[in-house]
Parts: sequence; C-alpha cells; structure tokens
Amino acid sequence: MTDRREAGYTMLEVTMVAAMLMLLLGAFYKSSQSFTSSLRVNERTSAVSDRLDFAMHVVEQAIRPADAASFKSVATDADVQRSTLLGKLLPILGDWQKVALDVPRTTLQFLTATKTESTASVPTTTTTTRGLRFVRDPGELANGRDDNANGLIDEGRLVYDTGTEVVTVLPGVESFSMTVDGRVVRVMIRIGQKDGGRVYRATLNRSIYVRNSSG
Ligand SMILES: [Ca+2]
Ligand SMILES: [Ca+2]
Repeated sequence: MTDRREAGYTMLEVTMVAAMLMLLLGAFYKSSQSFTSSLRVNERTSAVSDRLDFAMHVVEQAIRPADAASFKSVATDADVQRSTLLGKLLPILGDWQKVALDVPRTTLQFLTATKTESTASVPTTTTTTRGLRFVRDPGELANGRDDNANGLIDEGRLVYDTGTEVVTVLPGVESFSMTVDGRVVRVMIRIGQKDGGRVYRATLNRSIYVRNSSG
C-alpha cells in the first residue's frame, strides 16, 4: 500500500515537473526567438550603414580633388524662378550652370585635375570633367509616397560619372543632396533597404573640403 502511494505521489511529481519544464521551455523558446530577431535587426541595420559608409567614401574621393570654381549643377525650375526674381539672365532648364551657393542640389559637375606620369617620367596634369547625380527610379515620383510599392519612398540611385564611365554608386537612395558653400560641399544621403517585410533606413551627413580651389 505504501509502495502504491509512493508510486502515485511520484507520478504526480513527474507530471508537475513535466508541466514546469514545458513552461520553462516555452519561455526559453520565446526569449531565444526574440534574441534571434533582435540579432537579425542589428545585422540588417549594420549592413545598411556599411553600404552607406562605402558610398559616402566614394563621394568624398570624387569631390575632394575638385576645383571649387568649376562646380556646376543642372538648372531647375527653382533656378529659373530665382533668376527671374533677381532680374538675372534666365538659365535654360536642364542645362549645366554655375552652382548657386547654399542651395541643395541633386546634381553636381566639376573639374578634377589629376597628375599623371608621362613616358619621360615628367608629371603632366590632366583635367577631367566628373559628376554626381541622383536618378529617380522609374515609377517613383518626388511626392513623399511609395509609388511603386517596394517599401521605399521617392527612391532612386546615386550615379557617378568618372569622366570615362558612368557607374551606380548606391541604389535605394531615398534622399540625396549636395550643397556647395565656398570650398565645402555638404553631402546628405538617406537610404532604405527592404528585408523580410521591414524597411531598414540610415542617413549620413558629411562636409567635404575641396582641396584644389582656384576660386
Ligand atoms: Ca518606392
Ligand atoms: Ca514617390
């Protein structure tokens, strides 16, 4: 009789311990899921920041050797309106014109002087016209909305014309501007990347000092 009671009591204990174990396992599973999820978010956020850092580095390398007196940007509606107000000669829409200071631009063209060694080992200077511009993706308009339903807003790509080829530096750019202020160009880039139903975003601002200024 004692043996049966002990055996029953043991079964009850086993059931209770099993139930507690299930609860503990459930809690552990939930917390490990949450940990994995936050780890994934950190990884994605870090990957987006790395892409942005790399693109900003390319932009810096492109702009730093530019001649500050050579900065031009594509004339926009705002330029035409500003020239009208100031009684200046009206720029032609879409044409490259001398950049107005302190006005954020999505296009910038500049001359870069590069020294190269000739066959006689005498350095010669070559001047190259280079440019950076933002090209909005097809199906997107600058209206603060996601027109092509890919999670990103008003997005496009950052394009670099090296003088010999045109390359895409960064896709998924939601906002991009370059503001010339004397020998400083202030660059702002914001990107987004959709991954697993979530959009990861990062923004970077940098002031780039132009070395070769003749202005
Ligand atoms: Ca979009
Ligand atoms: Ca849009």
